[in-house]
Amino acid sequence: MPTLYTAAVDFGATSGRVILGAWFKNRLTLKEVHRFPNTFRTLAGHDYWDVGTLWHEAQTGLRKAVAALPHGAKIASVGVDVWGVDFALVNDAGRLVFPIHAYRDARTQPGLKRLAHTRAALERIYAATGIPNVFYNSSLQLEETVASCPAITDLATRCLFLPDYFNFLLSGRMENEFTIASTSQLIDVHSTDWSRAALKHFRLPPQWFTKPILSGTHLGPVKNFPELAGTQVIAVPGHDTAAAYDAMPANPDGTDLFLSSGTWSLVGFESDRPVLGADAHAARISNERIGDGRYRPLTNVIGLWLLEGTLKDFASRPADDQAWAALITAAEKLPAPAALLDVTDPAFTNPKSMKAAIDAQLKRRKLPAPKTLAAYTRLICDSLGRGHADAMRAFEKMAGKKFRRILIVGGGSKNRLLCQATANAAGIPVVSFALEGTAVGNIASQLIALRAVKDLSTFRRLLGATLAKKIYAPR
Ligand code: LFR
Repeated sequence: MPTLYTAAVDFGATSGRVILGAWFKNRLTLKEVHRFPNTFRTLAGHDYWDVGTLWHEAQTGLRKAVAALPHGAKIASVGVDVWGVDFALVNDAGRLVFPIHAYRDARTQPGLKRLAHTRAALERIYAATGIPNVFYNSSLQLEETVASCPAITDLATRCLFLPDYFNFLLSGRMENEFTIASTSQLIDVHSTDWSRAALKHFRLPPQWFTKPILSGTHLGPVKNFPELAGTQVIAVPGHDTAAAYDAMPANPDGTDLFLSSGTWSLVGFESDRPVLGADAHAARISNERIGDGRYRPLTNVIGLWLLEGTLKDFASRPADDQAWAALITAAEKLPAPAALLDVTDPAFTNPKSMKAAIDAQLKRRKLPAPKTLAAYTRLICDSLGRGHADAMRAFEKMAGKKFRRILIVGGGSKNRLLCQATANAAGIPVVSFALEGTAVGNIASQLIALRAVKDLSTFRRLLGATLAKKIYAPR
């Protein structure tokens, strides 16, 4: 079989990339053809994504992918994955009828508190959807949209989550893909369809949503993009975390804990059944879904957002890989901090200054603030490591299992300090893969849909055999 080329468009909340995948003789080679920064913008106190720029960057990247092909070769398919929960409200013609808000916008705070204070409703929603009450949930965002702009129920006819919206721009088809839908707090935890109870609770028009399609569905050829004539659009796991989990070359016996480490740290595992009940609810376990319908019980730890935010407050922040390595080395040489941050502090969600938010927590606890960027870096990585280990122990207790390794992919997998801190706190080895997890999971789904690979476990086995990895033993 000749080389099969596919393209992954992978949008993260702080950066995006387009990756060209070449599959030849059961081996995947990646070429990052385009990378771009992403940020939300604040207008009159609300936060919005610049979705026109994102689409422009995706098109630029896809053109670069075509230009990187050997002479005569074609891209068989393209897939898009995006961070969770955010959405576009469109009319039948696909026109945007409401601005696309960013999930860190504070507009959901009143709804978050209302639900938190109504115990019966809180428990009912968790039992129905398996998703805890978190400020970014699409449910709260949509509830606020309908309440603050009632005319929207006439103007909008469809709710497309961001990967669905980009799939629509590429293919002209409007569908709701299952993994991204499962981040909304609106999917029935016992089926693969919408939860009528949740839609009713948040007063959302059920006609905005159609029965979710499972990942791997062919959406048809790319439209209005001559360079990609003949390329298929495939609905991959639209949620970046679902894609990253798919890429993990996990042991099929279920003893690996997964950590997708980027702006957020997503700590979880794969399961045939959801983890529900009062303890799971108290531990804020989120039963997000795998592209084939199964479950990914996980906890969302604040992640490298803490470090990204803190860096903004330092003129001396690293500008290139070498400076990053120097910062990590300096942080490693420091003694372990006497006390760690409480990483669950809601003050870290979207502060004006992350450094000031960290200092304020330490002051409240009568602890000294770090003095240098290296000392903040050390404190943040060690605190995240403990956050990861706490999540692991909660899963072990609730799911009645013991994890033997933690597999880490994403930006944080390159951060030695974070990997070591996680291994130390968890007491088991951390295996770091040199792997763009989200893009690889995106491509895996395309290869399976194109019938070049039999299924996900086959893909993981083939991938695992070729991957470079680094093991951090606990100290
Ligand atoms: C990671 C991620 C998380 C989700 C958060 C908000 O990029 O998708 O899984 O909880 O972003 O959407």
